[in-house]
Amino acid sequence: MSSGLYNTHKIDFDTTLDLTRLKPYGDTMNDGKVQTSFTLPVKDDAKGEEAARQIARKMGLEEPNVAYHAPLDKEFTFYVVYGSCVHSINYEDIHVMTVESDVMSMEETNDFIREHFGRKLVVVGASTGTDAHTVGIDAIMNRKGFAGHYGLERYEMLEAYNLGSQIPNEEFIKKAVALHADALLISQTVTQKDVHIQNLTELIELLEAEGLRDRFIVVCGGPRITHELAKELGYDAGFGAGTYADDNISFIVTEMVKRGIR
Ligand code: B12
Repeated sequence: MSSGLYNTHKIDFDTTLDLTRLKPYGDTMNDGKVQTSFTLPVKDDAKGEEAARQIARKMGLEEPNVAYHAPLDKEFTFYVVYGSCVHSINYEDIHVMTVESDVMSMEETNDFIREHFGRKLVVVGASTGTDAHTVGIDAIMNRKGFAGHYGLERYEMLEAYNLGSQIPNEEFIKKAVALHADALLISQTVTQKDVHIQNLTELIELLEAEGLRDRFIVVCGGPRITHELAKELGYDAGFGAGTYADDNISFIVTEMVKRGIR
């Protein structure tokens, strides 16, 4: 049978894969091949290229090859380096905390809200503190949505308020109370000097001080937010890069039902 060749290949493939010593895959199993790019504040010449190779070796890349280099300015050069990573990790030992709820479509969510609440739910979102980035919270809330996933403003059974960016935590809470919010959605993009940790912590502390923490489902999101971090900081869930309105709202509505909120 013609599948014989395929099966032999499959066996070779599987026996050389050791998940306790996982390495990047380039074109053969365990070759460790990776490509990385960086800029060095030096001239674009042979000495700069050697500097890039040496940096790559110190990063754990064997036989580094400078695949591309280009001057960004007289004293700055961009490098793309290809090499074999000497490190491996134990994949079997990895335990990740993730948001556990089935993701519903917009229509399913609207039906779910009708069935379990019989009223529109109110969600209030913002990029809080000093953070001026709006694209993340807009992706979740704007009617047109993001990457083919409609935003919360489009959901028939939601009243969605996007307060924009640089909203101080006190003001955010006041608006949420005035709007009778069911859920608060906080976006944080800037993480320099852990400003997101301070800001996210402050919001929870203010809610707790005012006896409001249990009144809302509180979730946060952003490119460097994980569910684990969010839980550590006292949030109900955290959503990172590549998450959409449907992931988020599915969690919120199922969590409200679990807690008996009507
Ligand atoms: C566009 C942009 C800007 C624009 C913002 C315009 C606007 N209206 O938002 C402008 C030019 C204003 C800007 C300014 C600054 N920026 Co800027 N910016 C970016 C850039 C290029 C893209 C960010 C973006 O829009 N991503 C697209 C969105 C859709 O992705 P996302 O935010 O990750 O959102 C998704 C998820 O994370 C999640 N999500 C996000 N929020 C939420 C919320 C909830 C509730 C949920 C459920 C999910 C969720 O869902 C989204 C969809 O999947 C990034 C670099 C990059 N390529 O990422 C830098 C970047 C974010 N900026 C950066 C910085 C440093 C700044 C400035 C501080 C620069 C300066 N020194 O002035 C200022 C901000 C000043 C301030 N006070 O905040 C850094 C942040 C570094 C860090 N780790 O802190 C980055 C990473 C650039 C860099 N490499 O240095 N920036």
